[in-house]
Amino acid sequence: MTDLSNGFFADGPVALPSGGPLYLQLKRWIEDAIHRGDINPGDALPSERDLAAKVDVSRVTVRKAVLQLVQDGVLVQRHGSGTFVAPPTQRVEQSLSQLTSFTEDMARRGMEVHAQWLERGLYLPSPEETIILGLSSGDQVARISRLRLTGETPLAIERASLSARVLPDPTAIGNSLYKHLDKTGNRPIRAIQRIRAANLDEENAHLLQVPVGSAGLNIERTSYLASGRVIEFTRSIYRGDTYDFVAELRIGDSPSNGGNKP
Ligand code: 16G
Repeated sequence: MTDLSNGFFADGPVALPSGGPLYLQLKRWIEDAIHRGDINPGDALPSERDLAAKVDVSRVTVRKAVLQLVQDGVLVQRHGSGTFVAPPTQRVEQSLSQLTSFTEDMARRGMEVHAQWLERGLYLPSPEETIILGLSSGDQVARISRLRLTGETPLAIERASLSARVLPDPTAIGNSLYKHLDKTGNRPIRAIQRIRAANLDEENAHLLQVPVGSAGLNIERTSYLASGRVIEFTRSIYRGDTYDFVAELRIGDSPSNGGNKP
């Protein structure tokens, strides 16, 4: 049982965030405390009974809030010893100078990935897809949306669009889109990537198993063949707590460094 006489849980009185059912208010109160750093990975939560008394809610309400936080990966329960704030997820570094696939990035780290399909099929293209992929009228677009996971941990959601001419059967790609494009002679050799900060909405937060509003990275990748033709347009959402994008910077040509002469 946790000592309630000092630390965050000793502070009082408790003011739950307003709105929604009581267990969700309690859940948000705990999440907010973790985000602020008032309670940290490894810290124990008070027992169900103590927390119920402290917050002035029923034990059933506490149980429901804790259960959801465990399912979201925010808390962990250890049999016999209690409930704790979950350890932070291992961060992954991805180079911004190499055009690699998700599968290759993870394999290099000895991590095995798998995908949960969210959507795959042929569709009428949106005006945006028509322009970016350079489609002609009557062309279809192949869309593949995947949740990418390592073990039980979701890392990213990727929604890719390609011309149906290069991917007539979106079910044929197996585990790796780039491996499939390689086999068919369509692997991109260059890409432009745009990265933006985002707070995750309910749908994406749920898929990535993080609290709604958590930090995420919205990434758009437009990939090109050697011919200059766009082969892939992918919108990805990466969990902000698992990814570091790393770029190598070199001093450029400028009068102040003597034109960067060797
Ligand atoms: C990367 C790419 C994505 C590409 C995917 C292919 C980013 C932000 N995105 O995740 O555009 O479609 O790799 O991976 O890096 P795969 O070959 O494992 O399916």
